[in-house]
Amino acid sequence: MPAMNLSKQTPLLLLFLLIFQLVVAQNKQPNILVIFSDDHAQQTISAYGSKLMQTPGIDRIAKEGAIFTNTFVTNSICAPARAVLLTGKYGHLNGLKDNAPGRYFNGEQDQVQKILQQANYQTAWIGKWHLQSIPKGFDFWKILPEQGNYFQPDFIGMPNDTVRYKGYATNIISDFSIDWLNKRDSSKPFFLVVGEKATHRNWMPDTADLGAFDNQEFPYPANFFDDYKNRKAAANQDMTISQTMVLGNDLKLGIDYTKPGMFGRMNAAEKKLYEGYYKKIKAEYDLIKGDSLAVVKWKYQRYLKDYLSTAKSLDRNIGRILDYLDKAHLAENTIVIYASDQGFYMGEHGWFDKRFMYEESLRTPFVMRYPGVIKPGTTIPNMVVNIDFAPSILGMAGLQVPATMQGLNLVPLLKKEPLIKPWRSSMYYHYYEFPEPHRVAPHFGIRGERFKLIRFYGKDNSWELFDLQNDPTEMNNIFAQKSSQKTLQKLKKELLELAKQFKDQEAVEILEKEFQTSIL
Ligand code: SGN
Ligand code: CA
Repeated sequence: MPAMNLSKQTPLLLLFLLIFQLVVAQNKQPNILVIFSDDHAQQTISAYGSKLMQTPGIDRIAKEGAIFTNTFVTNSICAPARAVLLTGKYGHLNGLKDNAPGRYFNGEQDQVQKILQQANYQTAWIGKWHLQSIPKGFDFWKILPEQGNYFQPDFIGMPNDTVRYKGYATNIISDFSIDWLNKRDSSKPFFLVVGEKATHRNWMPDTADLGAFDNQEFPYPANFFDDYKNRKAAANQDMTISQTMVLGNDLKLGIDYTKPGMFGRMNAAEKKLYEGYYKKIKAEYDLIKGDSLAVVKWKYQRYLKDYLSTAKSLDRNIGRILDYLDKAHLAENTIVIYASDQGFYMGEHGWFDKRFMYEESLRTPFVMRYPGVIKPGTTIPNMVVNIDFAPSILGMAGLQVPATMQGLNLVPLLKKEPLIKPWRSSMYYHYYEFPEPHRVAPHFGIRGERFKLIRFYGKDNSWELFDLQNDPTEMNNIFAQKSSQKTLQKLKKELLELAKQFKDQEAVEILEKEFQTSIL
């Protein structure tokens, strides 16, 4: 045998090693980081075209990855949306349909983090949790009790101790998240959920952001002065800026900072800054308080200023987490997802809060960066529903999706692969919580690409039909119009099919009972 020629073999060997390493790297399970905020409206995110403020942190994820322009939730409310994130199932199947006191999430059921944990992932949830029961399937958790506090928040840590921390919640949640990332077992991939408290009511900005929007006058949504004509449930709610939003806790006028509670938790320096700032605001209010039209407009302007200032810290902290991933050389192999638990009204229909199946709260922001898989600058217009989050996370980790999960795996959309069957063209919604705290009637419905059909039940028993193409602000209920009847029959049938497909027995019964007496 001829002697080996090492000088010739070495480059070949190196090439082989390089290819081998590349294959291994490509098959490496990706880290998955989910930043899940609270009540953050698409209307306030510049990646979604907002002119209200700039959100460079969120925009960066969209620019370096994908923006999903049609993402909807199954039930626009906090704890139920979190249960959907973990289970990939509707509330009637995962057991969490509302936020009512005494309600808690059954952690014994199958959840995305449990499956990831079995597949070698290190799992953690840090921040707002709101599911009442102790997290299961997380190697580490540190959570806010209930809604938590913006200043000097308490955190419940493992195994079950409550400790008060100094500082502002959004900053502390990032600190804890970065700290966990630093200390984790780096031989394993990670799944981390950063549960943000921002931008939940009562929108308390970090002191650094007080007054950040004082020079801005915000435009009023086209339907700010909604008369709720032909929409009984919309007329009967309790979530208007004019009536429900209060000058005290919400708009921070006349606060007694010596009393215990969310303002009393501030330290002396924070109190001084808040007191000084809102004293000036109170003086502004005193000048117009006799004029009811001026007051409602003023309340809207103040609501937006506080909300956007709170969002400013949220976005800055998202940027901080992205910078950390860069510095720690984790960005390449980490999928970053940003989403909110649901959308929010920023004055549309004269409201704040969420719950209704109208667009602003039905939609939720959703952007994702996935290096090597998603082409930077991608727009994904397909209809996504939050039941898709869990199956997609499993799909991205290369794991089997259990048949009991009700959502779709987004991986083919991310890879722009040809689809085996057409993507969904409608989604199903069901909201339950009534009457507290905002008197929104329970309802279920279907949102198609053009039309939306809603069935309110209980006290406000009624139907609503909207043509989103001709009436994007959902002001004109065309349910009773003769010209709508053909569309209506088709949608009613599809609604019943969806309720059956998603095993929503309660809705199926309401519909079947009614359809027995009317012709489909
Ligand atoms: C609190 C708020 C409500 C809000 C719910 C649910 N009132 O009760 O306005 O709808 O939380 O929000 S507050 O005066 O206490 O702030 S959710 O995001 O947790 O669903
Ligand atoms: Ca929420």
